[in-house]
Amino acid sequence: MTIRLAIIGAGIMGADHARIFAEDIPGASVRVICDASQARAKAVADRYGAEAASDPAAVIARPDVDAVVIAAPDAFHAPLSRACIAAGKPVLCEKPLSQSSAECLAVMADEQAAGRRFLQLGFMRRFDQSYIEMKAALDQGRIGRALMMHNFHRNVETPSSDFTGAMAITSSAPHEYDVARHVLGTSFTAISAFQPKRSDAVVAPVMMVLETEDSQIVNIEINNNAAYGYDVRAELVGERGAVAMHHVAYSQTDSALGQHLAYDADWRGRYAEAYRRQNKAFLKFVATGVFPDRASDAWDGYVAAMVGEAGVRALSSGARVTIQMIEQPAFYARKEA
Ligand code: ISE
Repeated sequence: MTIRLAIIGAGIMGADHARIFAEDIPGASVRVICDASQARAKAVADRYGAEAASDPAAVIARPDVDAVVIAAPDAFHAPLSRACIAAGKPVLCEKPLSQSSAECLAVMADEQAAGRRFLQLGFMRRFDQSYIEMKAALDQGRIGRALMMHNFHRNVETPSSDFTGAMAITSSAPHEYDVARHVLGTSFTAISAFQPKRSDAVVAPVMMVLETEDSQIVNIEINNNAAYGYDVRAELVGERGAVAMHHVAYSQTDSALGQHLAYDADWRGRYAEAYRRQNKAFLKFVATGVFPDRASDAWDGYVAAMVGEAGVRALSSGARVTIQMIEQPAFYARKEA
């Protein structure tokens, strides 16, 4: 069975998803690439023999589109996801589902009213081998009870010069909120946020300390202007051991009395395999209707948005902010992978 896909958003991630589905994994045909800019849509569509379009509502409604990938700017994620649910089309939505928890609740309400799952959320770190091994070590009791998880997430530079510390909390850090919750198998109760001062005008790193329901500490550094490379790492510390993630590089160059390891310029290389696994899981979800154990869903999007909202308040007030989620609807209950 070949799943006919539409990809909405022909920017960096829309183009990468098109390439993964067209070239890296079997089972899909990329039918339509949709973008507000017809020229941008056409540039990606032409690479894969797809059609270019610019009206997302019309694309979602097309009878020759079985499922949709949303890689448009953040503000469109929730409204387009809701349109897919209304049309009865499974959707792989890039993160974050929304920066507003209220919007996430609206997506969840639509999905529950529809009576089945439609939405897989693109928190691809859950499919990365390092986090999988970290979670397995914890679940198999090899490091004892988890105490702390340290995370850092560094980008070379911000995508735009108006990027703020609040955006680091609501748009970049949701990856870490989600994967830390997934690895630890718990949720968050409070957040504090701090920002050192830079000597120039670009946004400074944000340092967050989160507390979990099981009295563990998760710290997250988001440094969107780290300059030297794309670098994401984590260490899980238990009562009897720890698991640290290696920097991922396929080679090391020794020369001129030195040793050199390269960094990627952005996340596409570092997480290439995680994206492939995630997208394969999505195709299986579309084909079988069975939601992938490991993947994130609308509930996970809601939790990330709640943490982000509390994090923004923590940063602006300088105070520790408690996080009070709604009770998880039974619809979203599942076994952790
Ligand atoms: C970026 O916004 C993303 O969406 C990527 O998935 C993430 O890994 C990257 O660090 C973010 O800045």
